[in-house]
Amino acid sequence: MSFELPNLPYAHDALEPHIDARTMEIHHGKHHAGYTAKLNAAVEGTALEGKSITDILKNLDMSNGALRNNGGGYYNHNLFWEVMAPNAGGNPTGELATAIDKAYGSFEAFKNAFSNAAATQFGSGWAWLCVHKGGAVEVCSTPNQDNPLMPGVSCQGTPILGLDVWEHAYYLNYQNRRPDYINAFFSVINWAKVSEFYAAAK
Ligand code: MN3
Repeated sequence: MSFELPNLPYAHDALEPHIDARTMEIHHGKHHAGYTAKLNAAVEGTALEGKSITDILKNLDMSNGALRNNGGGYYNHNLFWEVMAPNAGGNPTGELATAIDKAYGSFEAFKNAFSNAAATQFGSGWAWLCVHKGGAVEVCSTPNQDNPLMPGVSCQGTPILGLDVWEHAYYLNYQNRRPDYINAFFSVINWAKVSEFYAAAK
């Protein structure tokens, strides 16, 4: 059984004006589809065939570039589409809000930390909110398609919120203005879904 490109959980234009339809079409239909096809090619005929993507990433041989880049790209984008929604944004509630306040003092301080991680990730990469065993949350960033599930990556945990800061994620609409894209992301974060991921991961 091979990995499949998931359908977007909303229409391509659903996140406008924050993320434009053309960017979503190319990002999902070309970039994510490409990672999916190349992941399948990297896994086909190996002992990893039939394993889950999280199993593959947690036990990854980091010197396997094809698997690291395309497995990461497949997983990271699956999460990215899920943590966004139209008519979303606002603030988290419940035990996720409590964990964020415990780690950062306030939602505003968390937003600053996350935005800073996203803005200062040099070149291509991702900003994350991840969860440690026991429920503590941490903001970090990783280069390329790495993520906190992979062995030896600077922050270790289960990602529950990810922001793609590759230029392909924002350049059509925002050009070099990555900070504007980061700020817009906060208008489409689906905190109800992130809270579900938190509850499952903690
Ligand atoms: Mn991307």
